[in-house]
Amino acid sequence: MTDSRANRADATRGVASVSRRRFLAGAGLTAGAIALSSMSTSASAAPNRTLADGDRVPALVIGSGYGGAVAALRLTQAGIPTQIVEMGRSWDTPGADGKIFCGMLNADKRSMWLADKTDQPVSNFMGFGINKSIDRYVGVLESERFSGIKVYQGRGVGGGSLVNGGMAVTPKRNFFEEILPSVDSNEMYNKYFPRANTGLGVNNIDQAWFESTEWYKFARTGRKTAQRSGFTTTFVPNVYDFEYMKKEAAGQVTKSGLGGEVIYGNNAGKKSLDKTYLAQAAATGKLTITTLHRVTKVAPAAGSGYSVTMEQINEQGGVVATKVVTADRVFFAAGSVGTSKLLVSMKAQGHLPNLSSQVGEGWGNNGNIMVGRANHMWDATGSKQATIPTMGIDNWADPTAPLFAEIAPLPAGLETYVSLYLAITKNPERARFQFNSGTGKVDLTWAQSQNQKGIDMAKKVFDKINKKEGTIYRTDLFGVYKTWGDDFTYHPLGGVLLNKATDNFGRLPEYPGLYVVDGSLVPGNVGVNPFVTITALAERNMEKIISTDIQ
Ligand code: FAE
Repeated sequence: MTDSRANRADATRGVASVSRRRFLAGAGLTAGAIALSSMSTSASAAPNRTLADGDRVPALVIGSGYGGAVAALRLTQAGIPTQIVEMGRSWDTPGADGKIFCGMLNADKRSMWLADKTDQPVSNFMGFGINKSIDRYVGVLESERFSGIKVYQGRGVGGGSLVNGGMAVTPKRNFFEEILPSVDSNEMYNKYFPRANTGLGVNNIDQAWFESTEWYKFARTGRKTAQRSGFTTTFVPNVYDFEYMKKEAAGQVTKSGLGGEVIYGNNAGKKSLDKTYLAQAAATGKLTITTLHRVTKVAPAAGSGYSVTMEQINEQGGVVATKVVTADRVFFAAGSVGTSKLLVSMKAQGHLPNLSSQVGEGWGNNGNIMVGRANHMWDATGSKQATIPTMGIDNWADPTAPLFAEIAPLPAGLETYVSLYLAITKNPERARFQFNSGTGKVDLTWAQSQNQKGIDMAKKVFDKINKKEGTIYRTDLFGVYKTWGDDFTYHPLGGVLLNKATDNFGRLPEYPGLYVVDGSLVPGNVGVNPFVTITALAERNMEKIISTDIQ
């Protein structure tokens, strides 16, 4: 194990250990009302107040996705009052239709973050665009556009866990060791990956049920055609409760995964973070979540700690107040894009000028490429499709076409004969975030052409299947005559790499008390769907930080 920045980290620990008393002393907060709503039952003892201008807090976490939820749980369990600041809303209040989230086939304003139109990756069908106009609202899914790629991200209490497919995959050990050589993989695979899987509530589909249910015909067809071409397939664990899904199929409970719900949220069945890590953190009575507040600036405070500036927004995105809070410690958990953008702009604007020059580097799209094949009519995929993927093609060991492809549903409510795949290819291309002084914004240098290597890998696999089956690609799903879904990613990773921009545990050593705990630590590609890795790394890093810096 190497730790190139160990010395600076030691300095951090020295400063940090002094401030345990201050940490706890800072717990006296001002009052205000807060919707910690998704956890209101379990959180009745929580300090129910939103952050007010001028507050001083011991620990502030920016963002409530995987990294933020782990940080919040472990901090609160260590007795530290913790404030999460989340730009999205708390998804706990039903709309006029009695549902919290809208479905994919009847999308409304709740679907997208401050957009006038929905923006699904599968944007077309048989010559027609399928996105629709919506009212601007703080919806649950953002497609954030950079010049060469759009990045999908969850918005709200629970971050990406609200919108994702729940695929909970532990990465291949040899690849994990390749991308994060400074991390003790024995510890990860014996302790932190199991801890993350337990904390997230990962479960497996009943294979007998999978083989018989009409809802997974699409996955069985995808498996059959892959296997006929000699590819290995594998079941994939998930955080969607498969026992609940069986009851959905039996008509005993309200349908969610079998009701066309996923990327705009699941009204039931999915163990998103508000039901796992965040609920547990709230149950300590020491967690407060301030929603609809977007952090815009972090800088050293006069005296000690950090000044955190945030904008309070309304449900149409308008800024209604600006607040400055002082925090003894700040945990960046705004996701790969959110954390990278914040830190890059803080460095460039001179608020955190001493940050490593590595900040902003090493971003990747996890090799994401989407593609659809047209099956023959005798290989139907089913008019009924679960939205939760549970089967993958594992070709990672093939050096000519290394990829792991989820056999994805296309729950259109009618037979489409389409096999859809989200491939995670071993695309080595990387990009950087850089501050644009002209616009005052942070750009991402990724060019769409950087996806060509991923396309080439995916093409080898799916060309082979098409050849064997005598089938063709669907060219109507990602535009008109467009085969590859190569303009977006679901899996942004990197930007503030572990042991490069931070020390080996996510500390920003130039600024004692600042930490990074989310997907920005992971170097661009992890070979599988990323949230188990993000969670396990956060578990590892928080354990170290709490034991050495805080207690
Ligand atoms: P994330 O979960 O994105 O959390 C960041 C949070 O910070 C969000 O709640 C933001 O609203 C908030 N935030 C950002 N900026 C600010 C700011 N300035 N101030 C306040 N709050 C802020 O980060 N992964 C899998 O492993 N399996 C899957 O099946 C899967 N499916 C996916 C499907 C979709 C449609 C999408 C979009 C993603 C999917 N992912 C999947 C990726 C996964 O959700 C993602 O890697 C994690 O959510 C990233 O976790 P982080 O903690 O890094």
